[in-house]
Amino acid sequence: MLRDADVLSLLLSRKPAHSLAREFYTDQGVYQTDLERIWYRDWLMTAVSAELPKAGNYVTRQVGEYSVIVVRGNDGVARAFHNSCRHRGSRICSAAKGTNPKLVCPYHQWTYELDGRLLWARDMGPDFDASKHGLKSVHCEEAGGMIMICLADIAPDFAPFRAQAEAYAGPHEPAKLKVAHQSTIVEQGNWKLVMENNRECYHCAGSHPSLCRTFPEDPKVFGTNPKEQAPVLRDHIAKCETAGMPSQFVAAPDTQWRFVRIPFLGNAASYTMDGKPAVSKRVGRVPFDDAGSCLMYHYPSSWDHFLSDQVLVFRMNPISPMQTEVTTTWLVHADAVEGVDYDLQRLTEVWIHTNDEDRAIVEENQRGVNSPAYEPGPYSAQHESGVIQFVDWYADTMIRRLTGRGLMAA
Ligand code: 3BY
Ligand code: FE
Repeated sequence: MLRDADVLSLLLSRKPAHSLAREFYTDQGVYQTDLERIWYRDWLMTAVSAELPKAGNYVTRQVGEYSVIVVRGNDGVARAFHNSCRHRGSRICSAAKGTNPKLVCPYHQWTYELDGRLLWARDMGPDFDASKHGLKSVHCEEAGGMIMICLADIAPDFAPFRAQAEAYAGPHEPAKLKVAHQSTIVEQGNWKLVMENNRECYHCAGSHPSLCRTFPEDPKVFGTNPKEQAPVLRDHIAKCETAGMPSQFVAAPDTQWRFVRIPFLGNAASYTMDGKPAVSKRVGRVPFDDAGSCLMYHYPSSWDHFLSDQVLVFRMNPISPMQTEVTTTWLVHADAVEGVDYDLQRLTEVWIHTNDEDRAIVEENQRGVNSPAYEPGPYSAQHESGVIQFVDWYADTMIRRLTGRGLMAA
């Protein structure tokens, strides 16, 4: 099991533009370092706003060793708390989701308001100060229909991401979306293999027959690099910007997140087998079907697609060094009626296939990397610049945090 110093030395000696050393995908020590330096420090996608439409709606999340409750308050604000009673530490919510007017610990019924204040604790004596025993809060922000949490004491500045999330998601009016479907799969692979796979389409032609009907496999078209954009991408961005939809490539200075609105192939409007919209009610203020997909990623936990007829949010959560949970949420207009405005199978089939194909790819990748014969191989500069960029972000972030350079939360 590697220690921080070993992880740092492997990162400092890595070959640029090559996949990482085997330990980064297999080792329990690297996994622990990933949790401590990335997953416990960065903003993480935790739910879509539409999962918590009303006061008292909550979801629970496990991030490494932390159990977290995310709950909508009576004032409409989404908040997150450590799911550990301030009495003797019991988990307060054990279900994955639910609705409660108050948060009540099942052990001794200590009762908390939805904003975390302790309201009631039986027979604790005259000296007991309830105000000192509120739930411990976790940073929580909501923007563009996404609820993000950060487990760090001091969270990185959320404002730059918020500004772009609100601008790019704005035309899709996230507040008027509902969850049409959600699927969770567990991939037997390290979380970085899952994200690496997502950041390229070099594998798409060989693996994704359904997705390839509509999604362009050329990185110059799906917007990996702002300096290398095919005319069809530039034209699409210009058309959508003229129609009032922010569409240009925009990314964080350290590339931790990015938005860009890309075209589909030909006349396709959605991720369907025939390319026609899956939902007859367009979302939000999107002015035409042919708006392509606004692609977002946010390391380490999410990638998303904002379309004219639906929004797809992918949330990733590491479970162990070689296990990663991937949850996909399909959102449609809140007034769209299943069976009338959309057919659920038609809406979901392309990404259910694609997710399963990606799961198989990631699992084979993991099995091959597990072999002592594995050695880091070169990424294709033409097709895998997105992977190079992700791995660079990962390595730079880890080096910065392992050497203590920069802000505590940086
Ligand atoms: O799901 C995505 O966003 C990525 C983009 C390239 C390959 N994959 C489909
Ligand atoms: Fe794929």
